[in-house]
Amino acid sequence: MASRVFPSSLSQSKILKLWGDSSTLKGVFEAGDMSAVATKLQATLYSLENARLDVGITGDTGSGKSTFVNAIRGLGDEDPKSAYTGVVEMTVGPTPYAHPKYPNVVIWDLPGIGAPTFQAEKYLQRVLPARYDFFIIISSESFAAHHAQLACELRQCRKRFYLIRSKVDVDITASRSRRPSTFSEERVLSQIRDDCCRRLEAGGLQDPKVFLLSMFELGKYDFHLLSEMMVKELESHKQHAFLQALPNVSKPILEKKAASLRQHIWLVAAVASGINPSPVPGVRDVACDLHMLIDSLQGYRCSFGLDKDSLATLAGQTGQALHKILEAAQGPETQVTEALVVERLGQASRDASAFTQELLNVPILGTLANCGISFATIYQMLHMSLDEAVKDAQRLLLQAFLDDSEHEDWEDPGSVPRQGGAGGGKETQALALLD
Ligand SMILES: Nc1nc2c(ncn2[C@@H]2O[C@H](COP(=O)(O)OP(=O)(O)OP(=O)(O)O)[C@@H](O)[C@H]2O)c(=O)[nH]1
Ligand SMILES: [Mg+2]
Repeated sequence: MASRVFPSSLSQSKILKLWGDSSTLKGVFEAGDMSAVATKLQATLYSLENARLDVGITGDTGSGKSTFVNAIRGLGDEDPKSAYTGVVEMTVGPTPYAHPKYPNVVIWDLPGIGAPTFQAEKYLQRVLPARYDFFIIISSESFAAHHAQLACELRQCRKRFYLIRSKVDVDITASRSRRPSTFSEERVLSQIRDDCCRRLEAGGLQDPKVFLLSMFELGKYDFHLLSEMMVKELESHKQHAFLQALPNVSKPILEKKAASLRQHIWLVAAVASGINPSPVPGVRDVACDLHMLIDSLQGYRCSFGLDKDSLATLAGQTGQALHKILEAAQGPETQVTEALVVERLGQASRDASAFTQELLNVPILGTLANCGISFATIYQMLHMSLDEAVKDAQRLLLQAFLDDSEHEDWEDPGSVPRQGGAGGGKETQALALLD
């Protein structure tokens, strides 16, 4: 256990400034006793990571609902955990699909809408709207009166919903081949968007916002805007869990995940140094729960798709050799071992002494006095490990993008196609990923 004692005169406001504006933090510091504090923080951490979330995916028959249910969970259509997709009507009743890595995040594949006799009220009685945190309404053609009717009904029962126009890849390809001399992707997309909004307004829905997607290239078009909005509008205690479950298809998503994980590092460090600490062999003055730290580092890699299962899935989806994918993701370190964590704590302890001194100068951390050096070392180690995972994830995104030779026309640098090859091999665009 650390021996350094910190002055206890740090004001609450300074702590909050240092580690983010958190009312939980304020409460636990007021409580005083470190092990009690750590126990409270542990509960906070658990509820952040395991918040339950249910998303209902609805829309026209054949619009791509099941394909989206798979893609948003990072799966292709052939994975054993995938929803059935195809050209004949497949989805007949509400079916829950748990995220393969975050089972607390459940995506519901709902029955199709759109028969001429469609009645939104009856449909909602059948799928039970109270069950879902929000809905996604998909159409692969222009929106029509029944979409507007469903959206208005949801608005009336105060349920959030997002409107997706799918299969825009088909529109882009058709337009490019039919009118090559005047083709502009931006113009086609804006025409689709305007037309969808106009029809929804004509159906009685005020201020509609429509996101354009291709379920086959999820990172392209409006997916990051959609993700941003879905996360922003969620209740705050569910945001972290949902963000971590999002597929790693574009740089903005990687950045948002990293920011959320970074924001909670202090929590992990306080719990790992405050509950069941044992001395770390070879790292002076540092005691912690090593198992918890192994789980945290593994959690970082898992969230960024750097775990073995995700890498194998990505290799399958992009058609690349697994060894190339592993190389990009720092293969040997996909397994987080105790030895690796101890080694990193050793590295961090050198930087952490400077960090600790900085804290002392503030002055800081009266209530963390008993485990100050451990806390600072773990805090530092988690930052280093997270930064490394982010770099690996960016390299992986780049690798998936660069090696494709099938989609020469793929132009968006910010995404990885979901399956069947990864981008056009345009190096300058790919490098923009790492800007
Ligand atoms: N080109 C293209 N095809 C898509 C896209 N999304 C889905 N598809 C294809 O459209 C067909 C129908 O997709 P599904 O995901 O099964 O549609 P669904 O809405 O679940 O259909 P039901 O369950 O029958 O109501 C499949 O052949 C998909 O591969 C997309 O964004 N672009
Ligand atoms: Mg379906």
